[in-house]
Amino acid sequence: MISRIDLRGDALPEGGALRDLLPRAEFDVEAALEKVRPICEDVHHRGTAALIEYAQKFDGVTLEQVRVPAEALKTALDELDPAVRAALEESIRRARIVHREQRRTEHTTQVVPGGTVTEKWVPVERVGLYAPGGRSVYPSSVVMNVVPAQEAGVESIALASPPQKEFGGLPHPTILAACALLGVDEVYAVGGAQAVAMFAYGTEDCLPANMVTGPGNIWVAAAKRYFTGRIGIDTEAGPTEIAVLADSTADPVHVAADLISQAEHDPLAAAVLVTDSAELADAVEKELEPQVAATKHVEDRIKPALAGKQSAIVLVDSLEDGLKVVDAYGAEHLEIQTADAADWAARVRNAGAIFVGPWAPVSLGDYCAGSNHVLPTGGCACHSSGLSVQSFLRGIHIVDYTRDALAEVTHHVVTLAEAEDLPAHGAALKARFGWKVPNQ
Ligand code: HSO
Ligand code: ZN
Repeated sequence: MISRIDLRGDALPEGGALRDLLPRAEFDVEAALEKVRPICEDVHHRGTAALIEYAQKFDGVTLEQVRVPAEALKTALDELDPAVRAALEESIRRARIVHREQRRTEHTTQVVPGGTVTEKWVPVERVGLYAPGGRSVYPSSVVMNVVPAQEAGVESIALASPPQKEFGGLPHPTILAACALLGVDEVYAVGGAQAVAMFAYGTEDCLPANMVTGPGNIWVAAAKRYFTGRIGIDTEAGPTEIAVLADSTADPVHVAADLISQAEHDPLAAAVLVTDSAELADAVEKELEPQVAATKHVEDRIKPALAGKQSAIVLVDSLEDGLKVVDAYGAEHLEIQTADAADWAARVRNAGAIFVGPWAPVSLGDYCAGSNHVLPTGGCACHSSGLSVQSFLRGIHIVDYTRDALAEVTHHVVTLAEAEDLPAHGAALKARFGWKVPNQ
């Protein structure tokens, strides 16, 4: 059901060579870009009319308008299962506790007497959030996108989610209910690349946004890539990943359950166990069989995910080597199921989020840890972080110098400007001092 990669015996290769030995899903965003480009340009030129046509073509629904009426949001919340409502409220409460602490405060540094640099933090003005439909209707992802944007102080938040045939062309009711719970009232029944284009260009119904965040399929990822530079994005979320670094003290029942939990998302999801214990590897493999058989999305997602080339059990000689492997892999989610788990976790460099010890499974983080579940995939954890308040803020430097403070440093500026063959840069300072360099 799951392949093995044996890295025992020889010394592990360094850096990129080690990364190449590790499994990863094929996620060809570049190829999807070709298909997405004409859709985005069509939305640019024809606005809502194009969105309505795509809803017919891709979602099989006839829409008269794409904006979801306020009553539909209210009805969705009224009809939400009370247990789901209570769980979402708890998820929101915990996420707020964590994200509120991420707020930044303005800070002024006195560089020299009379010369200061202040860094102020300004939220992005308008954000478009995407919530997938179809196989992945995740109200939890609405929470994980909206809460950091709100805590950052973003004033205008709009959400798009595909229209669903079975719900009369509205997005899924739990998505609408989550929006209502979070106080997001600008919602559009628009899916896929078209939704990103709607936010990037704006239409007659929807003002353009400065940033688009949220998970999605390959078309959404391709549209985000298409608009990079024009708008801000979070990451091009690829298929979800779990890596588990475990030793002989780990419970194979837990490890198997956690690997399956993320394989459940997608046939391209990755589940990777890295261990120095051949006994644990055997026990986990044995445990996978009955647990997979007993769960729901077996044939369409879990079996192909575990059997796919993106998943594996990786055997190493020691946890030190295991650490090198998980760092080279840079998993979206990394569990540490070892003795002294916190110590090993502290040494990890590359991961979207780290889950420490037996009582912090990834599923806790997906819903109710307070942490964010929008995390870098595909190895992007080596250079990027998950969604946070910071994602929606811009730090702006405010430079304030007195005449004396400028005079004191002018000769250095002039020297550097001339060294770069940019004398007009230096002249901008000399002009302020009778075309001379002061103090010379
Ligand atoms: N594990 C997914 C998020 C999710 N899980 C949503 C359940 N619902 C990617 O981090
Ligand atoms: Zn999940």
